[in-house]
Parts: sequence; C-alpha cells; structure tokens
Amino acid sequence: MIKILHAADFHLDSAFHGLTPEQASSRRQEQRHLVEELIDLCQSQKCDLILLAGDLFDSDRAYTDTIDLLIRNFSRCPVPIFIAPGNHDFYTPGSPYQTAAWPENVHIFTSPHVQTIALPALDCLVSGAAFTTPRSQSMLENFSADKSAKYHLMVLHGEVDIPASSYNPITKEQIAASNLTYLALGHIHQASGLKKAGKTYYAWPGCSMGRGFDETGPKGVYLITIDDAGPQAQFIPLSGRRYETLQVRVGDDPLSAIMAALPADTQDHIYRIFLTGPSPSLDLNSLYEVLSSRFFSLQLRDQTIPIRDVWAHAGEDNLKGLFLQELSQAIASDPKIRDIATLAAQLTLAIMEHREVPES
Ligand SMILES: [Mn+2]
Repeated sequence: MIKILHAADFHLDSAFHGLTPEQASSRRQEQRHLVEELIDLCQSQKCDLILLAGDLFDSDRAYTDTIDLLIRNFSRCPVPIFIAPGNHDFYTPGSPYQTAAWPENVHIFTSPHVQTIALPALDCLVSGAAFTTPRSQSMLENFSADKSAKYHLMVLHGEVDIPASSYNPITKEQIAASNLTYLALGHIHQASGLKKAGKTYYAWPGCSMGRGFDETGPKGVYLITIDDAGPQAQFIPLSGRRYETLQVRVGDDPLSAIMAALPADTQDHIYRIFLTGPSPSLDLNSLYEVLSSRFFSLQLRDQTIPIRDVWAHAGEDNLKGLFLQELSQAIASDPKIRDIATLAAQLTLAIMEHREVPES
C-alpha cells in the first residue's frame, strides 16, 4: 500500500486585488498557514509522499517570507515532495524554484519533457514535468509507464479534454495509454473526484483556498491510498476561509428568513447572500447592521420583486384602468375568485408595463 497527499494551486502570494494592503497581507499570511497544515496532515495521515501539481505560487516570484516558510516546513517533513511547476509559477531562471536552497527531500521538475525519479523503498516511480513559460503543449503525449515498479505516479499541471487549451492539454486517450497507476493533476480550481481512463486513475484536488466568489465551497487536498484494489481518494478540506453564496427567499420577514437559511459556521467565511422573491421594500443597511458580525465578510444583494398595490390604477381612463376596474368588480360580485383575479392583475400589469413577469 502507498499513501499520497496530492495538493495543487495554492497560489501563494496572490495579490488579492480589491482588498486593502493590510487585508491582502493578512490573506497571504492565511495562505502560508495552509502549507503548515499540509505538512501536519502528511504526518498525521502517515503519507509516503506529497505531490504538488503546480501553481504553488501565484507567479514566478515569491516573498522571502513564503520561501522561508516553505523551506522550514518541507524540511520538517519526513517524506519526498515532488513539485510540477504550473502556468503561474513556471520554472525559469530566477524563479524561487531555481534560486532557493530547497531541502533534499524536495524534487522540483524543471523541464517540459517528462522525467522520472525512482523511489525503490516504496517500489514506486514518480514522473513529472514543468511549465517553463506561462503556456505549454501537451506533456503526456506518447508517454507510457515502463512498469519496472509496482506503482508509477505522475504529477502535472494541465487540463483534461480541452483540446484547444494552452495549458498542457491532456486527452483521456493519452491518460489511458500512459498506463500510470495515478496521475496527479492541478490547474482546475474545483475538485474533480477520482476519475479513470483505461487502467489509469487521475484527479485534481482544486485550489487550496478560495480567492473569490468564483471559487466557492470547501477547498482542500486529496489523500490517495493505493492498495491491490486500486486507488481511493479522500477529499480533506483545509481550514482556509471559504467563499459562499446563498439564495434566500425573504417573504414577509427577511431577517428571520436569512437566519433560518444560514449554516452554523459562517463566522470565518465570506458570504454573498442574494435576497429573492416578492418583498416589501428591503432595508439592506439595517439587515447588514444586524447580520455582519456573524461573518468574516458579508455582501447582501437585493434581487427581490417589489410587492405593489395592483389595484392602485383601477378606474383610470386607460386600458390598464378599465381592465383593473372590471376585475375588481368581478371580485366584488364573487369573492371566491379574489386570489386568482389578483394573480391575473399582477401578471397582466407586468406584461403591460414591460416588466419581468413575477414568479407566482
Ligand atoms: Mn493554473
């Protein structure tokens, strides 16, 4: 059996545009803590090796603080660590991959051509390749595992089944032909689940921490356990802040509706809540006042449809007025039709005034 910790897309030292310099610096510090968490996880899960599938850094430069922290944590890690530089942190002269004094257990792939390292103690081969510019052609083309070891792993930054991609486009046919035991990918920021092509299993774990509302939900790493039955993947969330979006139909009591929709653990996370459905006019500021302390950061978006007095124009000397007058007289003579007649009035007014037709 072999246990692998597979992570990708930490994007350490991101600029965090849109935040104040202090907030951005604090978010970068949070990213660095995830590296400590990764190594803690490797030890507690007794992993045999770590595969980092690119975009460890957000660019081909990094803060010295970050390099120091990586070296400190990689040094205390008792197992081999393989890094396949990605399109953001491509390997280039002057990049931290080339200049820093990495500990001996760290192997960084430096060429776009696949290279292979043997780990005889684990009966395992680890192959990989590097982006050396921000773009790359397919790295897996014509590769086939040589089967001289029980396990043959590969770590690459790239994307599957997007033939026109400039980021190491990989086909399922190439994966099947590779005959690898497990292909550890990175680049796509949403976790893939464990996939299979031919006899080869593959996956990408997604990014290690969301950086915007296009990267919502828990983020983490894969613990890959390979025994004679084949690989199993367990997604382990890391503790970084999450971005979450939520839709709440506000009804008559917006605050209660929002409170009822909230999960318990919102305190450390960044939420955007869309308020929907028919509603009297909302006071977003007072809702924000009451709610904001429950979140690291909160945004409220009013997407409600204003409730209006549909009968306000009844009796006016125009088509709308005459129509409403007819309907209200019909209700007066037969109160049982009130609900359906009111709905008819709402829908007809929406059409006449060229508004979106409200949900009924
Ligand atoms: Mn990438």
